[in-house]
Amino acid sequence: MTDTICAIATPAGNGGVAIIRISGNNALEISKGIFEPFSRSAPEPRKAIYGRLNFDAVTDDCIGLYFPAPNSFTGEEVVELQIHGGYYLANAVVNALISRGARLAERGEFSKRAVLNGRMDMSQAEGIIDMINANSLTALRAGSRLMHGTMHKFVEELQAKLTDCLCEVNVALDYPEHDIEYITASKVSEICNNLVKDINSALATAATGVKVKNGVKVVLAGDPNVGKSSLLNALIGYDRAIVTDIAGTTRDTISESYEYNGMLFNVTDTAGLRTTLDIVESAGIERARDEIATADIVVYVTDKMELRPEIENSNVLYVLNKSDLLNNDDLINNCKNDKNLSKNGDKLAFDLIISAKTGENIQELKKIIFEKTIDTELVNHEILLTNTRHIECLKRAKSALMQTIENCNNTTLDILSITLMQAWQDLGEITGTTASEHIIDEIFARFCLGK
Ligand SMILES: Nc1nc2c(ncn2[C@@H]2O[C@H](COP(=O)(O)OP(=O)(O)OP(=O)(O)O)[C@@H](O)[C@H]2O)c(=O)[nH]1
Ligand SMILES: [Mg+2]
Repeated sequence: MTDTICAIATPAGNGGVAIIRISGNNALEISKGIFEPFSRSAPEPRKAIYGRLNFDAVTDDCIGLYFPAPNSFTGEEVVELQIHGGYYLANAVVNALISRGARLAERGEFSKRAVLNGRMDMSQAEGIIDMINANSLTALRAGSRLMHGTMHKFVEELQAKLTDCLCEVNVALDYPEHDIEYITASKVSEICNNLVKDINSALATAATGVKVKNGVKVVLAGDPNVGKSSLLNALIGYDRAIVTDIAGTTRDTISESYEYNGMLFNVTDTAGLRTTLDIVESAGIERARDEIATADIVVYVTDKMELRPEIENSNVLYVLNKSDLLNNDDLINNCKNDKNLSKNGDKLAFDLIISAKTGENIQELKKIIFEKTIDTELVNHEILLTNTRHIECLKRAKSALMQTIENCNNTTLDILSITLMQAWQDLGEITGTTASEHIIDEIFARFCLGK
């Protein structure tokens, strides 16, 4: 028997409505202590029940919902109370429930119970959290696919193949005297190779998946006064960074986001790169270099004709800003069609000419940044690995399979079964079936309260 837990399921703060969720064997009894339906008939499952909230000399009208076990989110008896959304009121209701026998839920405890009661697997619970935390359309879609069980299905299919293989290996080990055709080491190797191929194609989506979940890191770099901060403001659509005509205006890094084609782009404006004795500015330039090194793409901004400088990143877009100040000859000499080489063969021209001031080519810049950082084929892939935990589990399963393949040449079947079993368990950690209690607790501790 589990205890009955309760929590505010809506965000902290004042709003129109707050939802209190109660789950556990005594959910109905405990909620009846503070909520009395206006109708005398028995509460109808999954139907709104209008009634009176009454505790500590406070009354309110409220709506209750009753989800009998096992057809509830957690698989237990669940009651949800929709009350007026006052922060103090919601907390007072929770306290009233606690004083009647419920316990305050821990972070993610409702989801944890849902998983432990077989309502969903761990990857699906993580999908829900990804949907809640999504900050772009593609991240939302990826979370929703995960919640609907794409990863669950993928893992189960791999595990089923492994289970078949393990069974055959065990038959060969347990009944060697029988006159049947036993699985051979080369057949085991073939099965493992196919599984590795499946895992590799999933792992190939990881880099894109992580960008879908966390956003693409774009860093604006260049000399002082070329218009980096102006460009940040133009990209995000409002005046976030200070712009002046004094070289060295920006010192610390400033990060803001914009969405393009459903993807989130996190743009960082940096201090202009130059040699300086100013301690604060030097520290800013140091930070700028760190940002450049870890960017998915660097937009190198300049406002003069110059050779392309070396940038410590393999993905650099060279952009000439202040197009509104250029005359026609400049534009013709540096336009995209003539790009890249000057007469003597040096790299001179630019990928794009823009004006942060007039907005010219800012949309085009967003398009190019998107194209140079995102694999559009993969973004909406059924299996898109967005979760580093899943990625790590798949890598471990893969290495156990590789070990099996290696052992196929020189060891006996009983050794093979050990690494096959290891791979099976590594995969099971994704869905939670083989995850230790410690891992399960750690994962759900990252969830929000009331979820
Ligand atoms: N005409 C014109 N002026 C621009 C444009 N972009 C920026 N400027 C001007 O250039 C000056 C420097 O702009 P900032 O955006 O502060 O340049 P920055 O690269 O961030 O400079 P630091 O922070 O000092 O490194 C300001 O006077 C801007 O108004 C542009 O597209 N056209
Ligand atoms: Mg600046």
